[in-house]
Amino acid sequence: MTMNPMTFDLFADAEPEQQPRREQIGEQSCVLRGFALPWLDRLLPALEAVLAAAPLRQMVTPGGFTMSVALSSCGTWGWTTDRSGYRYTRDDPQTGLPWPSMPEVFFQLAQAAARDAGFTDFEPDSCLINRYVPGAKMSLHQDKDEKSYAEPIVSVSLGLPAMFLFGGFARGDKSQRVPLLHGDIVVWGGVDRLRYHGVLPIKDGQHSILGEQRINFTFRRSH
Ligand code: MD3
Ligand code: FE
Repeated sequence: MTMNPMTFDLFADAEPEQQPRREQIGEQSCVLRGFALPWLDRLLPALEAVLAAAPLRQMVTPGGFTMSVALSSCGTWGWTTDRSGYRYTRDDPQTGLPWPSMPEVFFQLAQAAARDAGFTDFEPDSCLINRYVPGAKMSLHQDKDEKSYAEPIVSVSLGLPAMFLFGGFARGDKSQRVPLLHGDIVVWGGVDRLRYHGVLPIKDGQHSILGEQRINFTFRRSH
C-alpha cells in the first residue's frame, strides 16, 4: 500500500528509537546503560580531587596476595584489606587521615541510579574506587563486610570495557557474563545482594577519556 503524500507524519517529532536503557540481569539487579554519561563533567574533577587526597594503591589480601586492582575510597567509611583481614575503616591506613568525604555529585549519582532501579532513599556511606589496568581482574567473591545486606549496591563503570561475572549463591554456580561499558551503572539489591561476582581480566585498549584503565565506583551502605 502506498502512502498518501499528504498524510501527516504523526511521529515526525517523536523521540528517535533507542535501545532499552535498563537491562534486568537478576531478580533485583539491573544495568542502566549510559546512566553516568550526563554526570561526567562533574564526576571526573571530583574523582581527581579524591585521588589527590587518597591515592590509588594496591592492597594485600588476608591470604598474602597483592590485588591486581588498585584501590582508594571516599565517604565516612573506606574498605581496606591487609594481612589481618577485610574491613571498613574511618581513616586511610596509608595517610593516617580520614578518607576524603564523598563528593556531593558521587552521592547524588548513586542515589539517582538506585531510585531508577526501584530502591528509594539509598544513602551510601562508602565509595570504593577500583582502578583496573589491562590484565587486572577480580576473582569471584561475595560482598559480606557490610553491617546489613538490606541496602543495594551501586556500581559505576568508566573507561575501558569489562566483562562482569554474575554468579549464584555458591561459588560453583554457573555465572552469566555481562559486558560493562563506559558510563554504565549496575544496581544490585534484595535477593541478589549476596550473589558471587567478579571481573575477567581487562583487555588491552585505550579509552578516549580515561586512557589505558577502567575505573569502577562501588557505593555501599556499610554501617
Ligand atoms: C554483584 N567490584 O569491589 S562492581 C568489589 O567492577 C567489586 O570493580 C567489581 O565487586 C568492579 O567488591 C564489581 C560491584 C558489585 C558489588 C557488589 C555486588 C557487584 C555485585 C553484590 C552482589 C552482586
Ligand atoms: Fe564485590
